[in-house]
Amino acid sequence: MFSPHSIRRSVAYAAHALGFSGMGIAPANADQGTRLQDWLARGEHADMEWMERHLPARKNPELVLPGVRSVIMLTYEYPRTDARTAAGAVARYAQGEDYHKLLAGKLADLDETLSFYGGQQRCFTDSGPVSERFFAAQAGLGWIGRNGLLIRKEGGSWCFLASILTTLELPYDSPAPNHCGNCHRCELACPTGALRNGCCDARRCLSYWTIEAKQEMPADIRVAQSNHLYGCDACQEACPWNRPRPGNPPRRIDPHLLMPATFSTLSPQAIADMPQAEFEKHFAGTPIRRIGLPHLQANASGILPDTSAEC
Ligand code: B12
Ligand code: SF4
Ligand code: SF4
Repeated sequence: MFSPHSIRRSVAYAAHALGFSGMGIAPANADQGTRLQDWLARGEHADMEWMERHLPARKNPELVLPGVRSVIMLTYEYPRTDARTAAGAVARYAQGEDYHKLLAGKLADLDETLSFYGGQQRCFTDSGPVSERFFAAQAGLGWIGRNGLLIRKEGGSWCFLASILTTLELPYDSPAPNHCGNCHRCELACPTGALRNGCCDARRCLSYWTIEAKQEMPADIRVAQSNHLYGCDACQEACPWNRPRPGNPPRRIDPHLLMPATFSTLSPQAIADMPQAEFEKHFAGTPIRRIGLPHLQANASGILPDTSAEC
């Protein structure tokens, strides 16, 4: 018979060996409040109707995994170096390989470890009806900042979150205190004013418009697009907790998450003229592949200098 503490130790050891930088555990029935419903009711999910569809499951993890007791939350670092390409800025998380695939294999290994101890699991990374930031904060990994992201005192927010729902009852962590204080830098830095009351209104967010949106970017957002080719990091760049700090543990960055040289030199014009076969050659297996060539070209056209006035 294994004690919950020894199971926890064994999973933490395995997670570290797989490259995860942090692990915390929260009770699956932690009270999520009404924030998500309020956000949906205000329409701030734009046309991400799946957020509405997933509401019951998000509020009740029992619908995702019957008998669930614990949510194991994990962090996985991505590069914090500026991901500017000749064609524009790419969100740092998206400059390398697709993290969904990269982390799926690692989560499957942890699933196996937990199964050995008699647990049943469901594992996700940005791929399921689980409020990952909420559970990460409950699991003591960090706090939810005014930019809406999970921030760690010793590592900031440049990390993916992954979640494992398990039927095992494991020792729980306590939520970490919030260290935003009187700072509002992220709200001031947001180019579109999308951040209010610690929530991001997707209808105004450049990350939404350059990645998720199915319709054309509205004119007022287009004006603010600046050099954002894919995603937006402005509210993270502004955050003081994302600066390197003496005493912070060194960050282990998976080389699969770094930008290939062939991508960094592509010009906006090269993207505008790109045939499908070349798009596949450059972006197969990356998060950028998921939005498709027409969307990437529409993003690039917002960055191309407007020469019409010169005619
Ligand atoms: C939908 C979504 C988006 C949408 C909508 C953003 C949004 N407003 O949530 C869009 C496409 C715009 C987006 C953008 C980005 N996203 Co996103 N996104 C998600 C997704 C799939 C769901 C988030 C969600 O539930 N939103 C709904 C709102 C209402 O949730 P919320 O503000 O977090 O509030 C919930 C809790 O946090 C909690 N809560 C918050 N505060 C408080 C306070 C109290 C007291 C209580 C009780 C509860 C509570 O209550 C809510 C309900 O549970 C998650 C993955 C996942 N499955 O969770 C990734 C995720 C949040 N995204 C992520 C990232 C990296 C980004 C971007 C940085 C990408 C980029 N560079 O372009 C931007 C950042 C934008 C921003 N400032 O939020 C990461 C965040 C990692 C981190 N360190 O926090 C996640 C976790 C994906 C992952 N697995 O790594 N995203
Ligand atoms: S990702 Fe960009 S547009 Fe979206 S909330 Fe953050 S700063 Fe604003
Ligand atoms: S910039 Fe300031 S307010 Fe925004 S998340 Fe970071 S510490 Fe919090």
